[in-house]
Amino acid sequence: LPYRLYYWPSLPGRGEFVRMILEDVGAEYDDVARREGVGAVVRARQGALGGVRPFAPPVLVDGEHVVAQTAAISLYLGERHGLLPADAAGRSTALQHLLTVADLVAEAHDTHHPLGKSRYYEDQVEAAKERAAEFRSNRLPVFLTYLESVLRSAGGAHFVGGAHSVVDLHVAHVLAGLRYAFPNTLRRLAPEVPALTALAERVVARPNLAAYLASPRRLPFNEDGIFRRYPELDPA
Ligand SMILES: N[C@@H](CCC(=O)N[C@@H](CS)C(=O)NCC(=O)O)C(=O)O
Repeated sequence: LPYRLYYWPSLPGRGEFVRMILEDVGAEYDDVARREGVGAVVRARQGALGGVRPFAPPVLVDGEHVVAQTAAISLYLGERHGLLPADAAGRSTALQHLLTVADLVAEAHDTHHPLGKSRYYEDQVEAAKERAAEFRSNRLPVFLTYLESVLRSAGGAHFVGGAHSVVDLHVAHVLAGLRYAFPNTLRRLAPEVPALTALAERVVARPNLAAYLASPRRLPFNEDGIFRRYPELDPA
């Protein structure tokens, strides 16, 4: 039985962290809303999938099991497909890193929606400029140099267990998103985070992922998602 993924069909968003795992392990999955439209996500949020009703997408369905929250989905898939350490300590460290990436994703999102998700970007541009300036000069370097330091402490090649894992996939994808949204800032920060940069390059060269990234299944980053390129939020 293939997995079913429910995520907003017109943006990569948090769904892409799940797709990266599914594609890397070569799992069969039905990206339901890409076929059926947003109604599938709306119905999933209303509880139509059974199981535990999800608060927000992405949602993964595996047979009877329905799981939401990007980190929880990633933990589930990582355990099933050998992309996590075998021991409890290693798995808790992996979850720690997944949740740090989730924090970074939320802060990246809030640069363009500092006053609230229910208002349009155009109605909060001035606040967004202030928030993005703070993100670029303070929060983003703090997150990236933190991730660089823990990667180096783990030996420099992988975040956990001395092997490729869902954490490496998450970090590679968040870097791709940040590079899309904040190209100038990322160019400036790159020399400070060489191990992260090299890890991201290795991840996208993995054969299944390289094929996926070149395929029509890969949705390009756009200005409806989490990582948006608004030049006023990343001045040269
Ligand atoms: N912490 C959750 C956040 C989920 C989330 O915010 N999903 C977004 C799309 S990326 C959404 O549609 N949220 C609707 C809402 O918060 O009401 C996760 O990591 O999965």
